[in-house]
Amino acid sequence: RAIGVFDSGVGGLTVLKEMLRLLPGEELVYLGDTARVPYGSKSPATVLRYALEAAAFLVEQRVKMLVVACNTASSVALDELEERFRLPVVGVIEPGARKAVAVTRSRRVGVIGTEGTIASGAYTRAIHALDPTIAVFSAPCPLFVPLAEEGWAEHSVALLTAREYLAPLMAKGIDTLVLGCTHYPLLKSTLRQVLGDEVALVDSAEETSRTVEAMLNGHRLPRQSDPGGPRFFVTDIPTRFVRVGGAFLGRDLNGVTQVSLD
Ligand code: DGN
Repeated sequence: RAIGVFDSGVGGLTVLKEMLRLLPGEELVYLGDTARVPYGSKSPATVLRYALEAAAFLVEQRVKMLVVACNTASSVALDELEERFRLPVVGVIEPGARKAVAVTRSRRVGVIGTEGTIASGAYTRAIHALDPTIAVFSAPCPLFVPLAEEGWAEHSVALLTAREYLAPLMAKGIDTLVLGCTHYPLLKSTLRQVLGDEVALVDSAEETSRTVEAMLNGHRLPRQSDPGGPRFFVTDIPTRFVRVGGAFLGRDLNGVTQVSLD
């Protein structure tokens, strides 16, 4: 049986990329809800509805585990998904929070994400559940999403944007920054230029794939051998997903099928 991964669009491919690296034999099914992207600027009720529909589609594909690769969907829908579907569900928030708690020394952590993720307070709650003494400073950085999709992650526009967004967090003396959005790993070198070498970057995508591996072992779920590569489903025509997604995944996307969730 496959592991089902979903996101609002191409962003979750950064999570899929890490899963392919860490779990090369696993059969993976990816759903990008490209007809309804972005989730980041929508209300929690709408994102919850979309997430439940996306998850239901993957459950119909008979997956053994659900990975909510989207930070915005993880922020508002994880509890409901766990309640609704009888299978292990992994979100991206907890793994990133855990890593941030492990690496911070100054106990001052920054979190960046979409408007929805930051407004939900999900990262702050997850960090405080592990260590309530850590000060968490967060900032929405919505412009990073279109910059990454435009292929401008290392463009001077991205650098200027990053300076603007990160200045208030740096003024707080953070030593760790959580990349709380699927798209932000693409901006790592730009963020590094702004933050310098002293601030640790926590990549939620990397941490999530480690959690998935631990969960597979913990639940003793049968490991697969899948020479076929991941299967992709999208809710809009695949053209843009294939073009932009190739850059996110670092390889060509084949076998993309359009589906309807309603
Ligand atoms: N995938 C979304 C996230 O990680 O929050 C970003 C893209 C979006 O829906 N705006």
